[in-house]
Amino acid sequence: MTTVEQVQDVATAAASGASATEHFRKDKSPFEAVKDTPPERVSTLINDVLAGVHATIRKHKVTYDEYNALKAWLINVGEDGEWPLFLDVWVEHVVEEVNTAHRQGNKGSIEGPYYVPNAPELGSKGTLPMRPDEKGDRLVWNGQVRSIDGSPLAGAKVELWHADADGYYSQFAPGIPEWNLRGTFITDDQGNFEITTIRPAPYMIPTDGSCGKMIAAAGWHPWRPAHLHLKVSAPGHEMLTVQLYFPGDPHNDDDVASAVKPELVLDPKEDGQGGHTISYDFVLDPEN
Ligand code: MBD
Ligand code: FE
Repeated sequence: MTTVEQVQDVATAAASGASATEHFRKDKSPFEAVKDTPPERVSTLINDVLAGVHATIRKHKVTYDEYNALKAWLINVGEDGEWPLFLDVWVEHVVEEVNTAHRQGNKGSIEGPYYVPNAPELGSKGTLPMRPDEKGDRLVWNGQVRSIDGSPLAGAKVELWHADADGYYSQFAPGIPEWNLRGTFITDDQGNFEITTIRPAPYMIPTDGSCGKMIAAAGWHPWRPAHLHLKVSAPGHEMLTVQLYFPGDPHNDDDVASAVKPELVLDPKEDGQGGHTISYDFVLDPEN
């Protein structure tokens, strides 16, 4: 018989989905934030979504068998806890696009389902928490945070989180220390930071959950290119949520989450010891 401990040792879709759903509920107050939305807007949004669904059914003459399969699949997405994953992979990139189109500073990208606030503070220069035998090539990153007028932003917060060299995120896959590869840096009086970490692996959407089954049924691939996630913030400025990518990754051009932009691809230089150095700065837009 399989014990609970054995089950929790395996990185199943249901386990990481359940963690993502739990974190989302704990870290955000989604209904509070929209409590003043007028009914006219709610009605318009719902009607337009439904009109899109109705048009698809008419255009493709969707059958009752297909309709029932959809119902069963939607129920399963919730049971697997995969709504955060589904929405962040196939919908969030458009929300990000319309909400950051006005920016003059850095391009952003989607947050995804694996952010956790309040990661350990490491000053302006430090190494992300990692296991003594953490796999993966070393990365040393020097950067600066500036406002769009070029002035350095001292005391800016740079939150970084990323997958390990097997593609797993701490707090969403079993057996990884709580804050592994998650940290918060604060820029020095010149707006500079220096971060040491390891290069993450590409991320594969779990194949055993509802999202994975949809991908297989559609004949798609489940991959995101390797990436670093960041949230960069400073008083009086809009928070930048962004991801950075590595040149040459086979999935930079067909990210399942449609979140790669050319401005977000790094230019790593070999450090002569098997690792790489990177330099990448952030430019934040003032709040208006
Ligand atoms: C990820 O690591 C991610 O960044 C996104 C957006 C979706 C799924 C997994
Ligand atoms: Fe990610």
